[in-house]
Amino acid sequence: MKAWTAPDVPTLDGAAGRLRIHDTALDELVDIVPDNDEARFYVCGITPYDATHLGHANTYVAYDLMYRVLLDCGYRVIYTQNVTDVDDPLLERAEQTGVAWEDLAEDQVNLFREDMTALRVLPPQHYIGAVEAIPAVVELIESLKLTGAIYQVDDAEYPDWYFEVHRAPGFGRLSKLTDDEAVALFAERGGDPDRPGKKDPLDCLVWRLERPGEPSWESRLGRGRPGWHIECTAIALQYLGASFDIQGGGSDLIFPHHEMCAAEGAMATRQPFAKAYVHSGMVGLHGEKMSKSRGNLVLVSRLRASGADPMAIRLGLLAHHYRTDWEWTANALTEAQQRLTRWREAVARPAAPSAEPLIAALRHALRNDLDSPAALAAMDAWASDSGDDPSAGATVTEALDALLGVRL
Ligand code: 5CA
Ligand code: ZN
Repeated sequence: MKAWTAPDVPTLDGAAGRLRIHDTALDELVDIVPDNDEARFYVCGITPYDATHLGHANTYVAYDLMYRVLLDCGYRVIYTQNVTDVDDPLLERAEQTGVAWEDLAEDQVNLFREDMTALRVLPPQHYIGAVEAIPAVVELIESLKLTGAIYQVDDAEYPDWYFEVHRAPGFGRLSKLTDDEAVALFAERGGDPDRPGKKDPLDCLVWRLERPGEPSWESRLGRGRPGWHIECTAIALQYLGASFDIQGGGSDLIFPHHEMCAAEGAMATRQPFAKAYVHSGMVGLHGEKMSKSRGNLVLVSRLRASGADPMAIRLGLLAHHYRTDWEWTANALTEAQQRLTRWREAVARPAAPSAEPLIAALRHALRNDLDSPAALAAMDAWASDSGDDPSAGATVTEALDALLGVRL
């Protein structure tokens, strides 16, 4: 799939260094040390049945910050993101609204591209839809079959294909849930623990055989369509290879999605799926997680249409540490707009404090688990200090663009 247009990223005078970031599996900060100075990461993309809301934007801006920090550390970066362009929620929404599922997906992916472009989010090099990944999915299921971890559910009508999760080395180390908690969350988040004929309630669907009225594709497994988790496992392995540096997404994906992907990946390659698992916090509205299914959404496109500066939206998101859960309020946008104005005035001064200590502070904050609130505070301090460097404003403008993705 086509991604979106990349914004320019100014290169700053180098300061080699490392990103330290929180790994969900170890529950501690880890150093990212890419092989051959090539950082490979995967971030789960949207299910395109409704437009980009601020929760999505928060997640993709968080990983954009990570991308920018990796670039600034001097690495080449390979970033892959999927689009879940065939799955139950998309098909259900299409059915309810009387729109063809392909058209719904295409329209929403287009809106997402526009929102990402406006927010100056760097596009992934590989932007891959589930539909276009079907050959890779089928191939992965075939290779998992050789390990004996794939079976057909005992169902005369629809003997769908499942993955035996407990066969995988390390299953459960990401989410660290008890069996009861895992089963409950699995049911809540698209799983089918109660389906008769499964070997274990947590086994996950990898290939769903054709049902009347549902889209399906010919394959050696029978006509059907991919399960959710195997889609990301197959795309990540195809475009990043085994044991890539970082798997990312919002914290609602830790279980079951990332646990299942990690299990499938580890089983197929006999290596860890990813070296680190990074999760961003949830953005809520009126006390609940913002979600398409709840309908309590603040859409990026609507904010933009009402005149909000995309850079203010971005600053409003960056004001929160990526791992915290927080609530969106209209006030957040007003404050971000005021900060943006202060910063724009500060870089336009004929003379300002020197840029180098600020750039060092920005780097220090961001390389330490993407501490954007500390980075914003450093810039606030620079903006309110006085100095006599006539070229600092221009240098700071470039640095904020490169590191924070905020173009003043
Ligand atoms: N297509 C799958 C991933 S393979 C999916 O979860 N799609 S999604 O459209 O539901 O979510 C896309 C991304 O936004 C995911 O990383 C998810 O964790 C994140 N996300 C969804 N809702 C929120 C929210 N309220 N706050 C923060 N991030 C969110
Ligand atoms: Zn995913």
